[in-house]
Amino acid sequence: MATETAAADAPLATGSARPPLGSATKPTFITTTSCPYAQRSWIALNEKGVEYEPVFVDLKSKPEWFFPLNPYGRVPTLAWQEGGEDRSLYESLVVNEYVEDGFDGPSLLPANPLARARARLLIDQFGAKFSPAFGRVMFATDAPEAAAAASALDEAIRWLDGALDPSGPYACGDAFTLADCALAPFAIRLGVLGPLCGYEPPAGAARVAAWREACLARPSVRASMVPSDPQAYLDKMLDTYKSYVADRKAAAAAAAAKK
Ligand SMILES: N[C@@H](CCC(=O)N[C@@H](CS)C(=O)NCC(=O)O)C(=O)O
Repeated sequence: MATETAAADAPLATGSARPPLGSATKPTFITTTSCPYAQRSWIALNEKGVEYEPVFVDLKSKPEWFFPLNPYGRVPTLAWQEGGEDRSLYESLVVNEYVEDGFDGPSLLPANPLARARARLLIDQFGAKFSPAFGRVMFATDAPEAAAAASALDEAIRWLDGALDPSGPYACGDAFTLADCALAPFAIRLGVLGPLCGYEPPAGAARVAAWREACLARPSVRASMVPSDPQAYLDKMLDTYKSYVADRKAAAAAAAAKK
């Protein structure tokens, strides 16, 4: 499960040679160290005990060989060769369903059909409520927008606090599931928003805080973090996010200057 930091620090860029794609039983996991969507699938692969080869790509200078595998050029992408043909899958939640269905290993969904459906509902609602609010806080450009974004994220955190299984420790109870894989990367990144833009989660969301800690203690989650120490990881993420915000602001200023 351990990740080679050297490969993560030298992502493959435009002009790079395509790496071997591996096989159905040992696929290639195309990722970056900072993407929360990619981390969802990284955690699922680790939890399931899948053997895979991580390949880090530079999203600012995408390799040409990436697009035939994923026309959007996005991470995560899972790729392999089978019967002499290239195969690939993308979209984190789709990849995670494939990892669950396509590999042996501990099940990442409850056995009970209603509980399975509820885990999927939690993932779906999280995607509608939490992830967009997180992005709004990160990229807010002025004080009124920052205040509205903070209030939306406060509301999403309060919702999550009530939606997580109350006895825990994980999102759906005592077993780690696809819901934890999907939600944890965003919850982990809450730790970046304070230093990045002064956002602090609302007081009283004790269940979210305890669940976040339980996820951070999970070996599969740690193995999806480069570096694996949580504070060092968040410090590195902060530098990355600062550059995203600066890029976004520069692009907005350039667009405004053209008008
Ligand atoms: N809905 C996608 C989102 C993936 C995504 O947006 N990944 C970002 C990195 S965090 C990406 O690859 N961006 C590159 C681009 O869109 O050009 C998923 O769940 O996999």
